[in-house]
Amino acid sequence: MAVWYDEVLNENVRFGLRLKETLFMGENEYQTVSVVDTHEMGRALLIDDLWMTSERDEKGYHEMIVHPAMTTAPKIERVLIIGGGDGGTAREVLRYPDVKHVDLVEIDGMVVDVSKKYLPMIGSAWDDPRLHVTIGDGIAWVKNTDLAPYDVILVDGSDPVGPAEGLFNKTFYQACMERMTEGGVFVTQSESTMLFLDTHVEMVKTIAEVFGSAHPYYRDVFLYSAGTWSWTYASKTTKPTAINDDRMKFISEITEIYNREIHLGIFAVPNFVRRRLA
Ligand code: SPD
Repeated sequence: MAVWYDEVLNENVRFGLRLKETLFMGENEYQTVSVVDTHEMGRALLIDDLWMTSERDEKGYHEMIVHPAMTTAPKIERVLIIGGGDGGTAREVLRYPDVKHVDLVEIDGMVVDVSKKYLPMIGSAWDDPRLHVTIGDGIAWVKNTDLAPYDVILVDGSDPVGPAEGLFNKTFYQACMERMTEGGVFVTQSESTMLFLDTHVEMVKTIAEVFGSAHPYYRDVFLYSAGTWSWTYASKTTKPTAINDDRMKFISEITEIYNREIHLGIFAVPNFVRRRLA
């Protein structure tokens, strides 16, 4: 008998994959964590029954959350990743030889343990000596750390329910900004424009209030089912057009998707979003 798992996106929409097997199911004080093997997308991680990442399309997400910031920030020596417990974002950051120190702060140790065990193809840089993993609250980290300032801060959280909720508000964005170098670049995943447009618009507007401007960008991520996914880029002084040619050339030779042309195209804002942001 075929076994499927459907993510329930709202009362009208589900996104399902046929499973080969369930590899792990666990629950802790924060959330439920599962890893499944699927016919179409390979192994995949779910948090609170929501698809987070899959072997087959993870690069479409991780390259996009990382490289627009890393090819434009004036310096990329010190990077902070909030969330990102599957290790995919850290892997992409650590491709750059200029990176000296990465703090990855993930609230749920189970996500890291399970990802190391079942998704080693995604988190393939756990042993890099530049990576420092802390299991703890990213919001408190940003407030209290004396390891700042960071050149790049990346927020790779799940959706705005459960422990990730606090990653979607002005106090958190403000604290991030205060922990960054002058030209530092902040990027957060910022949800779907089809199913969660209100959340997306609210995030972009709030980030713009804090940083002075915000640049949402868009690209498809198959696993997130609603078509286009979004991230939002912000900096006090750096613009997304400030491409460092050497870094762009270097990374474009090893990425699966990201390149200069994609970088230049993804910041185009669809009119229906533009009108809401106006
Ligand atoms: N709707 C899913 C949003 C998930 C964003 N983060 C995914 C984590 C991948 N590292």
